[in-house]
Amino acid sequence: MSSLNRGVEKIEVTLKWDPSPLGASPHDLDLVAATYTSDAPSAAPAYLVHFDSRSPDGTITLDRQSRTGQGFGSDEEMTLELVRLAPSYTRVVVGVAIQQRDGRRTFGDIANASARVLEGYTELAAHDFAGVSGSTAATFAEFTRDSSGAWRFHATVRGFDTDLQSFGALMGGA
Ligand SMILES: [Ca+2]
Repeated sequence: MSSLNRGVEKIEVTLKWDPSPLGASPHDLDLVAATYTSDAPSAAPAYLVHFDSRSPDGTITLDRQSRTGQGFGSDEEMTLELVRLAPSYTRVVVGVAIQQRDGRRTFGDIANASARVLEGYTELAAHDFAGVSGSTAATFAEFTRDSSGAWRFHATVRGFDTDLQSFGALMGGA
């Protein structure tokens, strides 16, 4: 079978942004993944993965996180081993939320925010969030299990006006 028919199996998501200007409060962005079961594919997530919440079975892991965007390379990295998810999971949505603890921050306030979705060395999608500059959070990758059991990737970007706490409940909405 071709790789297209096989579907996506193991995904890496990376996020980077520039630190806030000297003297300003830090800009803190958080990668978030939400999983959904076939019973409730767009309702409340079965579980969330972010800096303060882990996957119960270790199939989705946040491998790197940052509170400032300082340093070289990716600031946050997440690995999703989709083929290891139990069959009851049929949908995974990945997004990013900007911490709002020091006042409202949108993507327009964050310099050079960008996310990449990779399978091995293949880049499936890259986003700079320019289209959601007025939003405080956004989803940018979605994976759904098809009738053959293979995972399919969708690269739609959707902006939200919410914080991390509410984002988890909203990000799967149609
Ligand atoms: Ca963070």
